[in-house]
Amino acid sequence: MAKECIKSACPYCGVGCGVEINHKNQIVGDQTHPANKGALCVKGSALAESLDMPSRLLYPRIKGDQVEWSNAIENIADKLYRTMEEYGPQAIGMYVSGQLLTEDYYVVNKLMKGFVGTANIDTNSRLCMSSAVAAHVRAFGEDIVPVSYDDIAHTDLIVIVGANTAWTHPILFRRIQQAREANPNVKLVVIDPRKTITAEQADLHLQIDNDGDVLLFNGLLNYLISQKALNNPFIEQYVNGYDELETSVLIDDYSMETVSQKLSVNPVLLETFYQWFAQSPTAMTLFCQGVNQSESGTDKANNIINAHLITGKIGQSGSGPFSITGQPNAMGGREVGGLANQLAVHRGFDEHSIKQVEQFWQAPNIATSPGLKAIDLFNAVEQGEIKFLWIMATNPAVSMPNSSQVKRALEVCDYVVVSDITSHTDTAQLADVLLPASGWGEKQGMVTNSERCLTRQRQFTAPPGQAKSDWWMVAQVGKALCQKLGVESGFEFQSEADVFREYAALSGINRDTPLKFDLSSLSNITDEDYAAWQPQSWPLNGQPVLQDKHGPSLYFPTPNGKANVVIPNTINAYNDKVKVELDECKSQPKTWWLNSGRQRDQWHTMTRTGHISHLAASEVEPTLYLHPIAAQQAQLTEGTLVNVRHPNHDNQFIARLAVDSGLTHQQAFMSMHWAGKFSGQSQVNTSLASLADPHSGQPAFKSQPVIISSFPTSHYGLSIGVDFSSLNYLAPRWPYMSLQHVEFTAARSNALYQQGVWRFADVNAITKSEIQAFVQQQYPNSQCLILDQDSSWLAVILVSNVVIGVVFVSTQPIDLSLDLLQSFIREKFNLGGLLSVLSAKGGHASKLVCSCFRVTEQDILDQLDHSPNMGLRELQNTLSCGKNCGSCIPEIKRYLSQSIDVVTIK
Ligand SMILES: Nc1nc2c(c(=O)[nH]1)N[C@H]1C(S)=C(S)[C@@H](COP(=O)(O)OP(=O)(O)OC[C@H]3O[C@@H](n4cnc5c(=O)[nH]c(N)nc54)[C@H](O)[C@@H]3O)O[C@H]1N2
Ligand SMILES: Nc1nc2c(c(=O)[nH]1)N[C@H]1C(S)=C(S)[C@@H](COP(=O)(O)OP(=O)(O)OC[C@H]3O[C@@H](n4cnc5c(=O)[nH]c(N)nc54)[C@H](O)[C@@H]3O)O[C@H]1N2
Ligand code: SF4
Ligand SMILES: [Mo]
Repeated sequence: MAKECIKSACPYCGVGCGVEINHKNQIVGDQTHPANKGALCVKGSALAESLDMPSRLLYPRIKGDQVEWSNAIENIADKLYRTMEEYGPQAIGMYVSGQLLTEDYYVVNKLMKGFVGTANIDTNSRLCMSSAVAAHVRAFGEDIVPVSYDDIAHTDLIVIVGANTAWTHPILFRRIQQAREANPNVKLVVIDPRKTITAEQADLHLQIDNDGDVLLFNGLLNYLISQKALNNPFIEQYVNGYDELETSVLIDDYSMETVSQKLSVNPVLLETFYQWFAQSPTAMTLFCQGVNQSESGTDKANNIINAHLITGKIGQSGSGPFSITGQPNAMGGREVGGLANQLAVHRGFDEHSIKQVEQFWQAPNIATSPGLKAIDLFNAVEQGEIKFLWIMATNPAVSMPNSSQVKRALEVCDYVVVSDITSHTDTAQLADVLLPASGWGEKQGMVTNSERCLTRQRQFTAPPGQAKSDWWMVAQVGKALCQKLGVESGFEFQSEADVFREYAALSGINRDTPLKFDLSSLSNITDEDYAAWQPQSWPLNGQPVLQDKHGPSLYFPTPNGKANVVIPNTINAYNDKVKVELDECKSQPKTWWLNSGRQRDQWHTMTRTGHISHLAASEVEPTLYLHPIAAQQAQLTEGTLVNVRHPNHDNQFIARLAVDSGLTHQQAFMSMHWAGKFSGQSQVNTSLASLADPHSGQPAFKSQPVIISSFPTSHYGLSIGVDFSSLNYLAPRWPYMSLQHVEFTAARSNALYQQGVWRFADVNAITKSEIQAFVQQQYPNSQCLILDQDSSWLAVILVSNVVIGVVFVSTQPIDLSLDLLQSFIREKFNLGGLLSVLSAKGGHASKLVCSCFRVTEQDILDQLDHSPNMGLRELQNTLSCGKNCGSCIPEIKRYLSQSIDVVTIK
């Protein structure tokens, strides 16, 4: 690690916080970074632990065999060339990621679109941001985020639509809270079908039906127009298409009464929101996946933008629509042009752009039309149309909808290359060639966050084994391909700085156009200046992004310089469909809307956070949430296992049922994280169909119908200390298997241990003899004692009379305190103690509330039992909970008081 203080950027979410690797080799927040000013959330605070990752991929492998880099590069280039020759460039596909650095993205985009000759390169940003991108382009003529974080401190109203910001962009949410503390008149409205932790902290929560957003905003537009709450001079000067919008929304269907009734929202609360929006001098609307990941995602985003345009709440301090970016460099990827429907640097496939880019790259095979978007790309792979697929920094076998189909596609594809930091992903398992990538801290390059701020991630530690940067791998393959094609190499980059300079120079083709994105002033940045880069947002001239390059007024990069209001066209058809489906749901007790998203403490498919014990403790196994009363009515019992199935196909998964009264009655929620060895087959995307927004191609992950039924469990199992990995992967021994990493201190030696806790279940009996046989095989020198009791038994595995592991099996759902069970492990055999656990006197599992200080629900309840009148501050002073990142404070407040100060409407 570092000898001197090194500044970098957090590799998780799009807030893009600055971090510093300080003199003591600790990773802390960078006090000088404009995004976070030193603060870090729970994931950012656990970065040091994330580096300590087991099972890194260290060497290139072809069909499982370790090879030299030169062999791997030649193998890939050869296959690439032969596929191009035999089947043409359209038989090549790449699927990359918003977690790549800008330099990686640039090289891979250049290879595909300039040298292979296809735009079949898409990215997981398709699943994440593409509806927002499409909406920006439709409204502004370019993919522009027209606000910055500082606006939050100057606004009167913050509306959060379809985002659980308190958990997913915690440092941004902290800025929102600080703005509200500084000015108590600032209002917060949250629009989400779930009462999330974010919604609980709002002044107003509109718990609309899933996908009701377009209708909700049509109601707002109708209200604004009928109340004459418009900014007519602004419309006159800066807006195209207002008259058509007025005609389309000024109809009875969008009157407040109709909208409130259709969305099942209390009319008083609806009117409050409409009034606040109309009357607030400034307003910001933040939106994320509840908007983007929908069949009407682009229209939702445009309708939000419409409301800002007709009220002139855009282009002034404290106002504007704000698409929050998900991944750390999703924005950088958009700037490079790494999506299949972009060519490069905010340019599309018009003739002029194609010419300019072709010339700049000296491209022998420039792509001339858009390529396949993610869902179509994997369909083409499954159909055998794509014969060569390179996947980089993403795990589509888990994160794409209808993930079983994606797995099938990877199985049938001729040649799949995967670059990752680990081979333990569902996608890497299906690769022909595996390339070891250097991870965060081992590589360097630029990232752009939600507010267009470019920060450099810096290297502070050496990559393990033969891991290499992604841009390097691609450039090597590019060079080899150029040789085979007999063309001049376009990939002679010696460093990231070389790549960055070329990229910045390419963006100069925008200089004489209305487009705002232009980094060409950095085309000649020296190695030293690039290395010393300080965070800076574009436009690099420091002007507000919407300001005209040539004067003080606003300029939108459309043909006439005005922004477009866009009339949603998915609204009528879609809302009718939603309504019909929802009514069907309501009439069939076993059909539910499945909503999916994030947990506070995990990152995506868990490759980087699953092994961190305190992050794994807040949701310990694949869990499906239902409203408690709805669950009861459907005779589904908390703690048991349920089967979740798509109504029209057989794909299904199993999860543990938990209850959440923040859900509506027909809605289920599951996190997207469960994957790989942590979840076995229990992955939410198994049961989702590949539905997508017609404009953006972004999958609809947030509301699809599913059938939920009881999983007929015969036996449940829980094991600590026994390694079941060999039974789990790819073909799990039991239909339900999950893994939690825990860390504990053995009482006897005081040493810290990492170990796996396995939870499993079967429709058939789990027998003592099978566990004994497995233990015998796995630990030949051990002794396996069985302690039996009515409906449950405990296998104790001993080596020299010391307990190395226990396996508890029961016909009932298991709810035992891990802490208690762990206290027997690595200790001398204690029969009496174990028997008391067996007779369930041993205490129950308690939920982790504060991940930073590891404070459980039980700790808080015990404390409040002892001193019932404690306030938040006293509780924090006693237990420390919520004293670091603060994201658990709303949960702690729930224990302090039953009555939560928020207006809700269902
Ligand atoms: N802890 C954590 N943070 C992350 C990530 C992570 O993996 N873990 N990932 C990052 C990434 S890549 C992304 S994209 C962001 C995502 O950040 P968010 O979008 O904030 O997170 P999600 O949980 O996916 O979904 C947000 C909310 O949309 C709501 N929703 C569902 N359907 C609808 C609807 O029809 N209308 C409305 N209005 N709301 C709806 C859901 O109930 C959910 O509360 O998070 C980033 N931050
Ligand atoms: N049901 C449902 N599904 C969803 C969503 C949802 O809300 N609901 N959200 C969607 C969204 S918004 C997103 S962004 C996606 C995220 O989904 P993915 O992108 O599939 O998830 P990650 O786990 O982040 O995958 C990143 C992979 O890159 C590897 N990696 C890490 N660092 C590096 C590196 O430096 N180089 C290389 N080559 N590899 C690296 C990691 O080990 C990991 O395997 O999921 C989408 N899927
Ligand atoms: S808010 Fe996002 S960028 Fe900031 S520390 Fe947390 S995960 Fe990292
Ligand atoms: Mo995302």
